[in-house]
Amino acid sequence: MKKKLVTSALPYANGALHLGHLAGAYLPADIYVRYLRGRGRDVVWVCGSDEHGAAITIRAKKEGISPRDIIDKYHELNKGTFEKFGISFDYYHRTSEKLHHETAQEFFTKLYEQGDQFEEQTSKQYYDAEFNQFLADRYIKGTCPDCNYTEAYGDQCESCGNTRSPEELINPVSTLSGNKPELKETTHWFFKLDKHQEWLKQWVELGMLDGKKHHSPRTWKNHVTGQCMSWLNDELLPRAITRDLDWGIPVPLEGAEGKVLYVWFDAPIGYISATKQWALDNGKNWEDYWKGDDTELVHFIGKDNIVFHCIIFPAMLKAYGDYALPVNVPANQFLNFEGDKFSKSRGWGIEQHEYLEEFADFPNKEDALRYALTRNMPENKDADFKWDEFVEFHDKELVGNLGNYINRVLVLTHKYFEGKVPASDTNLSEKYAEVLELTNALAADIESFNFKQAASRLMEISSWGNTYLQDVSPWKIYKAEPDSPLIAECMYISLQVVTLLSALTEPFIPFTSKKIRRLLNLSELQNGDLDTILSDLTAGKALIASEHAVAQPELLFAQINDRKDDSRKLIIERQKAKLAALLALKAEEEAAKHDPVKPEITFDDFTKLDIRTGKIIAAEPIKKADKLLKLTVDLGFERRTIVSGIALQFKPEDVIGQEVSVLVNLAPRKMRGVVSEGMILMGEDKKGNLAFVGAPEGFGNGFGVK
Ligand code: B3M
Ligand code: ZN
Repeated sequence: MKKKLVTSALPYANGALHLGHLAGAYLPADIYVRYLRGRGRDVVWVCGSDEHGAAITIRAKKEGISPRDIIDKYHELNKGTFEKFGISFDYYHRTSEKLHHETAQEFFTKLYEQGDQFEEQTSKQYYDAEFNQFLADRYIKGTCPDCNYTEAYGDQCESCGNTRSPEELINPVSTLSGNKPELKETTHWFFKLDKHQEWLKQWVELGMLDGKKHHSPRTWKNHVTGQCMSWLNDELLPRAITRDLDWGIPVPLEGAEGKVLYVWFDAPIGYISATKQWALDNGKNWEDYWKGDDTELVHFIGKDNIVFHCIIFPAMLKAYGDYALPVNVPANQFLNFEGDKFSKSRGWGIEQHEYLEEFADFPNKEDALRYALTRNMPENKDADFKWDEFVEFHDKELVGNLGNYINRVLVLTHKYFEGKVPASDTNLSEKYAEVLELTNALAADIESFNFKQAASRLMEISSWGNTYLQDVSPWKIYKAEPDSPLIAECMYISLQVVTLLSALTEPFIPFTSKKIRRLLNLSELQNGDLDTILSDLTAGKALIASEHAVAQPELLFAQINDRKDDSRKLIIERQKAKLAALLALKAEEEAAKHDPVKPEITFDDFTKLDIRTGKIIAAEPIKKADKLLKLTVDLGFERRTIVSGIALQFKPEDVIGQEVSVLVNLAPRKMRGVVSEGMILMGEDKKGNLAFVGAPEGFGNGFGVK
């Protein structure tokens, strides 16, 4: 059996993680790894904090603290929160560790020394002299050349959505100092990704590597292969792998002072250094998991990281030589929250640690969330987390199906057999048939990264148990014939199914699995136990022996919609109320942007206004009136002179040819010595921005606007 090396994206240590992160790269990997351990596989799962990069450096500068303050805080928070949710990494490392710095520098040096992997490029980049800092695109703001929005970023304008580059911005300023940045020459090293294009394409598209079959491309998710191929069908370009920053891993070259490795160069190497540290602590050899044909690498990530894990990092590994490439990258899509994107600044969504605080008194809260996120995992398309669905998964499936089933079986075992597994000579192979089929399907689902479906299978097995119990109805038999062997047979089989569920639940809801084991009075599951249980199931053997005494039943989950106790419902209501308040605030802000509606008028009032289409054919400024323009408007049936207060926003030459609407029966008025014979209608927003309101070009002049 091959070894497995599993990785999950290293979260940046500059913020807390929300439920979308958990559902994206950590929960699915945890299910997968727990399952593999249960099957007795030699697996190691690494992750850790990504502690470099411009975002962390610049935030520290802005807040006047050190990057160290930020990363220490969030490393502890994220690591601790993962543990509380039962996310069972074998090692959670940090990219600020010495071992990682050395590993990344050695990696860089080895590629550098090959001579043909890197190239140097010199270019001009924006620099903030006051902060002594080259500016990443995101840290430059200015006016968008397309839409005139004044707060556009150097990488994107959030008003018109167009991608930008910093040089295009009008009046660029540094977001650090607020000063105008200067252009300064700098040299960087680029990884020649273009050199790797051909083999990468063969590898992603056909699963072929060095003329040999490496993996089956059909096992990769469509959206992953699709995204890769759209890159690979285009021309790959050299990518800069160094930056001018004072926080990060120094570039190990002479003359590279003040330069560090680009965060996306060092972060994936973090998987290697994490494995090294794990191996050191556990008396293993890290290379067994990274090199040779005897190991399989799987990366769990979100879809925004696909290109780094399927194209750039594999190219780095191959360039280095003798590293294994991933056999699969089961990236997830995004999870939204109640119909919108998670947004920290807007307060939309809930972070993992907040959930734990807010649900402090909610029984089995960790598994309740794990289960809801698994049942609605964004595996192949974006998904939406909704509190109503959380309640439904909890009450219908965890309480109504699984919890209820296990409770009934234990209660009846105590009632009829004094809490002992009864003896029965029933043919287990026959009775197991349907459960075995579902179990095999569940295992296949996990192995093919279909965790959402696997979780439904778990419920199908529990449903089978419920239906079987109901069909036999031992309580009815008991009334007529209390000693009937059918009662013993039914309870014997039911207890086998509950034992099976104690193991099958483990990857998904590990806290519950532990409790079921305790209720069954069985030892905690060890690595390989699931495998034994599955072989016994396949062979028609008992999973729990006759005469074994089980414990007193206890509830595994507590109903949210419970008529006698509304405490859990209130926790959910509080979450929904917070969202409703945010939406109400947003609606109020929207309303404040507009004037209230004026008092009602009659239709006759309206028809007194004579509004016509027209076109401005001449325009000139008016002396000593910097707000006014003197316009000549063609109305088809005549030309009129109109004075309009638009000069602060429109130059005369810009309005000639403009289609307009004109109120033509307004009494003439003299302004600055010019008689104005009507009024041009303008849209005006709260900030005083003006817009012409006219018919489309070519419509014609002098027609009524009604
Ligand atoms: N920290 C980016 C992210 O969280 C990054 C992942 C690194 S994985 C090597 O999206
Ligand atoms: Zn724009």
